[in-house]
Amino acid sequence: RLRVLSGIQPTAGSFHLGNYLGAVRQWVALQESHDAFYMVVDLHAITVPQDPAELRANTRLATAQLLAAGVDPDRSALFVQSHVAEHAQLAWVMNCLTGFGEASRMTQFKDKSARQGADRTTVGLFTYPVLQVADILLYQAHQVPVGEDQRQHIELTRDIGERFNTRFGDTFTIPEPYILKETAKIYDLQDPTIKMSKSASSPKGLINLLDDPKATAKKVKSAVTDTDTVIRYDPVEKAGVSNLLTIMSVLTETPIADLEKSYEGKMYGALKTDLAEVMVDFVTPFRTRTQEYLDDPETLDKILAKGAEKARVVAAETLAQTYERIGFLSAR
Ligand code: AQP
Repeated sequence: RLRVLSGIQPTAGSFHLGNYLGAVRQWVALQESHDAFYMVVDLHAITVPQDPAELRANTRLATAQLLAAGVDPDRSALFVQSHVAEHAQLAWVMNCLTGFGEASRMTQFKDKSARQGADRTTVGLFTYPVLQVADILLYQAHQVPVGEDQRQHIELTRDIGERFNTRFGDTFTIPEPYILKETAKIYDLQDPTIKMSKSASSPKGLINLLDDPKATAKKVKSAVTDTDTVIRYDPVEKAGVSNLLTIMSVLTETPIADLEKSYEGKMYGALKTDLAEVMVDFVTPFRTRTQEYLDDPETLDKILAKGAEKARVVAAETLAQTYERIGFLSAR
């Protein structure tokens, strides 16, 4: 069986619709056919300041949301990144194989550090793509289900993995990004030229899955469209409408062409009203399930302990092999 790995940050509290449609939905689907490793990436979270109590609560909250979305801890290893020490250990090795210029070209870093200002940007934020390289290579993952914004980091992972293999002998599986075209990038509802994002979106442009469903419906109904009236998929000319069609299509599992047909002659309001209803039907049970998992932190922690145990077996083997290949003296 092929192996998949992915991670999500426990930073914002609620997952947003971009996280779910761009990544988590694929995690759930892939666990049917793949050996899956899914983690809450708390090491990545601390690249920007975090309140300790909030970070702890958000780590459980992220886990609860993954379970509510359908990640099955019996089939997938669901764990917290800091519970598997090998991530940080392999990251150091990968840092030593990454060029400074190479890391400086990562656009996510450039965007995030520009938003934070140079004074507040940490070295951790600079090297977080390299930690991601380690995250992926550690599990010998074949595929990495992520949104489009992560493509460059998967490219970096491939480059560094190949570099290591060339220099020290075949050690790492070289991964492929697993990015679905339709949901690669979900856009901000108020500015459909930018991706929906917890840090760049305005509150009205961002659909948090744990928002009050009424607020969600309101955001959908006030989504920015255009001055034309035709409901047609055209991401260049009609970015807002196309984004709504994408979301509708995925959540109702209806091809976009069928949606276009059924909305022929109808106004944007009709699409928005229907989508608002679909969204509410989706987020309402999601919220309930998340709360049920949160109400039982002991079970959550047990799930995470079991997940970390599964993950450690693979991680330890890869790290031991890596250390041996680069010439570290065996500790045993
Ligand atoms: N708008 C999006 N469309 C499709 N996929 C998306 N992802 C994020 N936004 C979109 C994917 O979600 C996964 C988890 O990403 P993350 O852990 O980086 O989550 P985040 O930091 O909360 O995502 P943001 O909102 O994008 O954060 P900022 O604003 O800090 O940059 C990834 O697979 C990602 O591709």
